[in-house]
Amino acid sequence: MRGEALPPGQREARGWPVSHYGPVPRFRVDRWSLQVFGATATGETYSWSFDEVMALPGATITTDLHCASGTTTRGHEFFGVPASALMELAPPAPDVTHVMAWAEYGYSANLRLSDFTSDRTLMATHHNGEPLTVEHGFPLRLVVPHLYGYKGPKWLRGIEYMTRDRRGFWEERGFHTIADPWAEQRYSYQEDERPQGPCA
Ligand SMILES: Nc1nc2c(c(=O)[nH]1)N[C@H]1C(S)=C(S)[C@@H](COP(=O)(O)O)O[C@H]1N2
Ligand SMILES: [Mo]
Repeated sequence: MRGEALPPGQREARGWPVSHYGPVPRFRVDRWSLQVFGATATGETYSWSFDEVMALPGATITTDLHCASGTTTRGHEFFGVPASALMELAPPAPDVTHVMAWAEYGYSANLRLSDFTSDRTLMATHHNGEPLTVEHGFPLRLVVPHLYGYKGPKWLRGIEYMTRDRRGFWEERGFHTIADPWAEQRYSYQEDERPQGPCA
């Protein structure tokens, strides 16, 4: 990752600053679960305890993180459960098109199903070989390497399968519903823009 180009309009930040809306939630293992709900193939809701999530097969990815406010931090190694593996354990109904990723305190981010199932999308438990710190999302954090950071809820608690799109927390507050940093999709007003050709 290091040495590669940054997405347009991004500048590199040193270290790994913490940024999120609201307070850092306290983790209580006995009250914690990860749930998959909404339009599952069978109609049932799936639930995993902290120990069960930690026992799921893991994978490692290395990625930069791009905040839509313009800073990029580079070379993060995340270990955790691939989103595609979770989908195999909790299959979606055939007409599911999007997911909502839910975190503590009602933070949410909508994703196209294809972004969620992308082979590098991960529910991370570890960063650079250590458990995530609470500020960075312990015990579980979604990482969607090819999208802006707001698509990756820290303190992840649930995945809702949806049969049509709905906007999440930042998407309702003026941020882009897709959030591809390479296309610089920061703001919701850009969703109406047509590609500019010679006759535009
Ligand atoms: N629960 C929650 N997750 C969140 C946010 C938030 O406000 N709440 N902010 C997002 C945004 S905008 C960014 S850029 C990254 C920042 O992650 P970091 O603090 O680990 O750098 O977290 C994302 N995940
Ligand atoms: Mo961000």
